[in-house]
Order: sequence, then C-alpha cells, then structure tokens
Amino acid sequence: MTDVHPAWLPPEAFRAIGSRRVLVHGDGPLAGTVRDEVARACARFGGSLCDGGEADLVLATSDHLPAHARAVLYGEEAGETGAAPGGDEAFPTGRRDRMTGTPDGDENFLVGRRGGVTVVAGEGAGLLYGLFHVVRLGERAFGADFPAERHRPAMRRRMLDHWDNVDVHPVMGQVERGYAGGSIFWADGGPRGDLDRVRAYGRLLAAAGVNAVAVNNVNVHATEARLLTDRLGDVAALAGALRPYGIRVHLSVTFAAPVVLGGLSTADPLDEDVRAWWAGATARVYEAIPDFGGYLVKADSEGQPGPFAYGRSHADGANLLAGALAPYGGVVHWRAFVYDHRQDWRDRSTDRARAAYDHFAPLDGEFAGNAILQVKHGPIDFQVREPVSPVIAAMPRTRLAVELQVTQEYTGQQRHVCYLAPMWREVLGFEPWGPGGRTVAGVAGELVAVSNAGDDPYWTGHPLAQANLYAFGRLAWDPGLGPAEILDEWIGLTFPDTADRLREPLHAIMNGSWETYERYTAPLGVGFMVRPGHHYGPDVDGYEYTPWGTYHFADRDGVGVDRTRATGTGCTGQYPEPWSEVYESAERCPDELLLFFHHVPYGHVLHSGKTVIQHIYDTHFAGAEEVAELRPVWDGLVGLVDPALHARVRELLDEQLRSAREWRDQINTYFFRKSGVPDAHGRRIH
Ligand code: GCW
Repeated sequence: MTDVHPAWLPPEAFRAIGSRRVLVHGDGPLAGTVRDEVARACARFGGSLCDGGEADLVLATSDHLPAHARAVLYGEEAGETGAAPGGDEAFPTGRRDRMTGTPDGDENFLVGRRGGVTVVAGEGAGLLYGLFHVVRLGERAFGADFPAERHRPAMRRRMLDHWDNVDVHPVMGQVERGYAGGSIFWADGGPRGDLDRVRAYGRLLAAAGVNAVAVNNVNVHATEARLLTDRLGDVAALAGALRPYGIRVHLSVTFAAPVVLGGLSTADPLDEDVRAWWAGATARVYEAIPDFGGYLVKADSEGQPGPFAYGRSHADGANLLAGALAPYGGVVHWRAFVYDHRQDWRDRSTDRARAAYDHFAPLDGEFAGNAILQVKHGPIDFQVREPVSPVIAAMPRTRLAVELQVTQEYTGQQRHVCYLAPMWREVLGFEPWGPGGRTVAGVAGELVAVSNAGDDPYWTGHPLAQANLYAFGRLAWDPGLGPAEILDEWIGLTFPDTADRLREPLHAIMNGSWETYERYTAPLGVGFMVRPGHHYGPDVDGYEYTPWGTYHFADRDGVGVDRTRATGTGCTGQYPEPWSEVYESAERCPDELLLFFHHVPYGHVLHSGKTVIQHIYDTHFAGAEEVAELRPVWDGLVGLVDPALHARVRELLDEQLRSAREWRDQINTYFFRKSGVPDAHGRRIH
C-alpha cells in the first residue's frame, strides 16, 4: 500500500488525541482497535497511553469506566451507581434486532468533558465511533467543558455496495461504473491481495460511520457466483480485514445459484431441494464468517435471474434467502430495481418510472422480517434530478433501505466536481405525506450507496469526490446534518494544516456543484440524454429509440414525459397526497421536476417566470459559465494542497469545462433546432 492518499484520516488529524494522556479501557476486538489507533497517534505526537487517574481522555466500555470518568458522564452522585442521565440503562435505544431480539445499542456512545477530562463511553463499535468523533472535534474536544451527549446512528445499517467484478468484465471492466481505477478487493480473476489496503478502506469507512460493505457486483457473473461456495475463503479474508473496524461483509449472490453452483434443475423458491441447498450453502458461509452480514440480490432485472422464471413473486424469492439467513441473524437485501429493459419505444403506456411500485407495492407485508427491500432513491435510475421513489411511501409493513449512488455514473463520472450531499439531503428530508409528515430518513431504516472507491491513489479518482464518500457515511449516521457542515468537517480533516485558508474556496467550488451539473446537463428532471453504454457526455437522442425506457419525447412543439393520471402513464397516482395532486398539475409541479411528470410546449411558463425553452438556454449558458469560474479559484490554491493533488484536480477541471461546454452546445442546439425558438438574449447557438 504505497503512496495511498490518507483521505480524511491523515496522521495530523490525530494530533489533538496523540499529544495527550489517554486511557483506553475495555475488552473485545474493537476496544483493541481503539487502543491501537491511540497508541499510534501518541507515538507520533508525544502523548501516552496511561492507565490511571491522570488521563486527559478516557475511552472505555461502560463496565470499565473508572469512577471519575463515570462522574464526568453521569454526574457526581451517579458516579458510583452507573445510572445514565434520563434513563435506567446506560445505552437505551428502544430498538431491538428483529431477528435476534438483542438490544441494538452497541453503536452508541456517550461523550462529555468536565474538569479537564474528556470521556467517551461506548460498547463494541460505539467506542470506535466515539474515538472518531473526538478525532473530528480535534482540539475542541479538549477545550471548554461540555455536558454528556449521547450519539447514536439514525440508520441501523450504513452500507456501501461495490459493483466490483472478480474477473475483468469484457464491457464493464473490473468495476462496473467504477471511475477510480480497479477494485480494492479483486484483480484479474482473483483477490487483489492487498489486505492492508482493504483494512485502510475499512478504517476510512468507520471514521465516516459506515458499518457494512457488499464486496461484489449485483450483476453476478460466473466467477463471482462462486464467492458463495468454493471462493468463500476470499470473502472471509476481506471480512477479516474489515472486522477490526466494525464493518460486516455482505455478498451479492445470483438467484440461480442452486442451478449454476449446485447442479439442481431448478432455482424455484418454493422447491424443497432449493431451500435445502440455500440452507447448506449459508451454513457454510457462517462457518467461515461468523459475523457475515447477508446476501444482496438483483433479481429479474437487466437480465439477472429471478423468481419470475418460476411464476413466483419477489416476496417468495426474498423469503427463500431470508429463511436461509435467519438462523444466523443475517439479512437479505432485495433490490426493487425491477423493470422491463426490453420495451418498445413506440409503446407509450409502459413506464419505467412506475415499475418498482407496480412490482413491489402489492407485496407489502409479505416479506420476512430479515428481508430488506432496497429501493433506489428515484423511480428511474440515479439521475441528477428525480422525484423520490413512490415505493418509499407505499410499503409500511416492509423493511426498506434507500439506495444512493456515490459512484458518479450519471453525475460526471468523477471527472466533474459534483458534491452530492445536497441532493441526498433533499431526498432524506423529503416528506412523502407532505409538510410536517415523516421524512424519507424517518421511513427508511437503512441507507445504502454504490461506492465510488477503487484502487486509485486518491481512492475516488477525483480527489474532491472523496467528500461524497465521507458525506454518505455521515448522512447515514445523521440525516439532519447540513451538506455544508459535512463538507466543512471533511475539509478540516483532509487538509488539517491549511483548512482555514481552504474552507472558503472549497465551499465556493463544491457547495453548489450539484446544481451546476444539473444546469448544464438534462433539464427539468427529464433525465438521461447521456451517451448510451458508458453514460458520459451528452447524446440527447442516444436512448430515445432504444428498449431501455428512458425517453424525453422532444418534438418540434414540446418535451417531457406525461406521467399524469389524466392523460399519461398514471405514475403521479403512485404518490400519496399532497404529492399525487402536486405532481399531477403542470401548474403546481415544482419546476425542477416538470419534465419528469409532464410533456409541455416550449412556451410553457415556469414558476420562475421563464418559458421552458428559455430556461433550457439560460441554465446551459449559466452552468458552463459556472464551471469556467472554478479553474481560477482552484489555481489560487497552489501551495495549499499537495502539488500532485493540485495537478490532478486542475486537469479534471479542464475536462469538466470541455464537457460542460459540449453539454451546453449540444442541448441548446438540439432544442433550438427542434423548436425554432431563438434565444431571447441572442447568444451563440450552433
Ligand atoms: O444505472 C444502472 C447501471 C448498471 C447497474 C444498474 C443497477 C449494476 O447502468 O450498470 O448495474 O443500474 O443498479 O443494477
């Protein structure tokens, strides 16, 4: 692992801890990880691991808290009794694991400071998260006193899915939709063999709050299928490297495994032999990996096998695997990304945006308690702007995970700066039942994202894309965090020496970068318009006459997809009130989603007061202009970041500008030629 960028955990981030006297007290492997971290920091910065009353920082499991530390958290009187403020239990959460019935409190931690001592108490991974909390606080953890606060993750599972292949796929390569080099886990048909790098990845993820990783692509090809059986040892090795950081390993499996691996004639979920096969295979998995997280399945989707072949439902399919995993406390993540990818573009009644709801909403209540339906955040496919998926509000009796895409397949492929936390924050804060109601974050128990990390020295190709990986973990821990606040944390950790001078320019470059990207690409929620296959760069009609169900229907009069109940596909009816009405009405529909739900004439006037066509021209000129402004800001940072990192970003900004101009010109030219409407400001359109 040479020359790998430390991302948000450079040694310097540990200075505040490493220059102090620290007591680490607790049993168990994760307490050991905390001790190792602290020991390394102290060796570097002159502090010490101590074992007595003189500590500046105490990190301990609750049963190992010394009395004086206990008093810091619980008050003097409680110091001896162990009663937590506001509750009887030290770590109450009220949540219990549905399968095992055990309290689900081992990720919590308490932190407080009094009389010159900072104390963190937590069980299991909680202690580790507490350590990283102190890392984030830096010197602030050792300044003024602060009362004990309890921290707990909002989402119980905070998971990254890797679309990594073991074999190099002839079209998709080592990592499907990977823009950061090869895979951290696999290379050329086998394990990549750099477990130090895997461990370092786990450490970064833990510091951001992630606790689960699926180590192979949801498109499970022949070699990858065997990770479940004869290649299980490779998965166990990864689990071993990630375990010290509280991260469980999950595996994408093929629904056809009993046939392709087990030699059975069927994979029918109701067949007894099939059940027995999964039970046996799963038992062997847990023998090798006792804390294995579970399976991830893409079934009946884009050519992957599934229960439809046997006339069974997706609940039958998911419950088959859930049943095999249940004895061990494992879970199956079953993806809701099911749609017809062989549709006829002439057929306007089939609507890909409807598909997940149509397939899954009727199955609400039929899924096992350890089956989690994993729903992409929008109804189509990770576009720069989509409404929230209607599935999220439609399945109150089903455990749901919301899936985001950190890898920037549709948002610039890690060649463009596109800080995605503002989009995710909007998704998580969306209220499906209207203002004042529950939010998406409140409905989903888990947050999952497709990782953007690879074996690139900066982990993410574009060094600034590290912030997306970091922000994903932080939002999964606390969806209430503000995107700018998270970015600020990331800047402080990643560039500890120059953060004060970097904050303003980096916020200027990144805060609005998602909206900038939106401005120069597909307008008003219409989506796609990317080059087929690799999905980089503009190609307005690239998907228009294909079977993929991603159309914009632009003609000389107008553009957009009619998804209304009145005259279109009826997709608006999949939303509860008030959104079903808001989206149904071209007058009330939010501008940014207008073309997702409506086909309108170019002269349609938006809430902004502009016509659709003028909005298209204006945003595309503005978006490309905004990108042109980034380069001078970045040039001003020479000397404030590592020269190699500076050079890498500079090159990428040049490509982003080239690409943004290409988008601007293709989109504007296309719509000018279709509509014949000139730009009100007479700017150059080709
Ligand atoms: O957006 C699409 C991608 C596919 C991906 C699929 C999915 C893994 O283009 O590459 O396949 O989504 O989410 O399953």
